[in-house]
Amino acid sequence: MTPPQIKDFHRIVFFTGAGMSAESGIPTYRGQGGVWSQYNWEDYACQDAFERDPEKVWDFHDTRRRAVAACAPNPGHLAVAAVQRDRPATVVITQNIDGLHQLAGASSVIELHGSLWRVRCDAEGTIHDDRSAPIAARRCGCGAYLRPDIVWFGDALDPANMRRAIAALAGCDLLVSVGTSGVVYPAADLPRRAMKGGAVTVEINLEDTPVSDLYQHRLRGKASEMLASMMA
Ligand code: BV8
Repeated sequence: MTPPQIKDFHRIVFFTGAGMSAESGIPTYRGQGGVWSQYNWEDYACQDAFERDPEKVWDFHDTRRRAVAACAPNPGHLAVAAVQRDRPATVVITQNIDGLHQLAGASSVIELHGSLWRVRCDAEGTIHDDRSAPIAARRCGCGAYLRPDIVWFGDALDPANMRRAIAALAGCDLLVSVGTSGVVYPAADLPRRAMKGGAVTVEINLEDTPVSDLYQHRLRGKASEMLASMMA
C-alpha cells in the first residue's frame, strides 16, 4: 500500500527522536550502543550530577559535542527541511539536542529537550549559543559553572515550547513521527493531540514501539528511506 503522500497535506508536523539522526552516525539513547547503555544518566545528565561533579558532566558533554560536531545532516533531515521550504507552515518538533534539523536548513524547530549547542549561567540567568567542541570555557565570567541548556531527567520542559508544540499538533492534518521509542514523558504524550485533532498519523521506525498502536500508518524502515517513500 502506498504510504500517505506529503503533497496531499498542508499543515504538517514532524515529531522526531534519536532515530532521525542515527544515519548521521549519532548513537541513539536506548538499544544496542545507546548513550544510556554506556553512561548512567544519574551520573552524567541530571541536575544532581551537575551540582555534585560539574567537571565530570562537562567531560561527558564535551565527548558528545566532539562526536556530534563530526556529523552532518542525513537525507532524512534534508527531506524534512525541503518539505518546510515548500510548505512554510510545516513544524518540526524534536527531542534531539544535536541541532541537525537546523543545520539541514529547517527553521523554527521546537527543541523540546534543549540543545547541546546552548549553555546557560543559572547564577546570572543568562543563556547563549556556544558551538565550540570541546567547550572553550566551562565557567561563566561570574565564576559559576555554565550548564548545558539541555532538559535532563527531572527537569521541567520549557512551557513556551510545550504550548507551541501542542498548538501545532492540535491543528495539523498530517503527523509524521520519526525514530522515537515513545518512552519518555511528557514528550511521548504529545502526538495524542494530533490524533484527537483528526490528523492522518504516520510512525516511521525500524521496529514497533510502545505507542505504535496510536498510529494509522506504521512505516518500518530507515528514516531517510521511509520519508522518501512519502515524497514519491
Ligand atoms: C519531567 C535530553 C518533571 C538529555 C532527554 C510519566 C510516566 C513515567 C515517567 C515520567 C512521567 N513523567 C515524567 C517522568 C519521568 C521522566 C521519564 O519520562 N522517564 C521515562 C524514562 C520513564 N521524564 C522526565 O524526567 C522529564 N521531566 O518529567 O520533569 C517536572 C515537572 C514539573 C516541574 C519539574 C519537573 C524530562 C525528560 C527529558 C529527558 N531528556 N534528552 C540528553 O540528551 O542528555 S530524553 C531522551 O530520551 C531523548 O531526548 C528522548 O526524548 C528520549 C527518548 O529517546 P528517543 O529519541 O526516542 O531515542 P531512543 O534511543 O529511545 O529510540 C530511538 C528509536 O529510533 C528506536 O525506536 C529505534 O528503533 C529507532 N531507530 C533507530 N535507528 C533508526 C530508527 N528509526 C528510523 N530510522 C533509523 N535509522
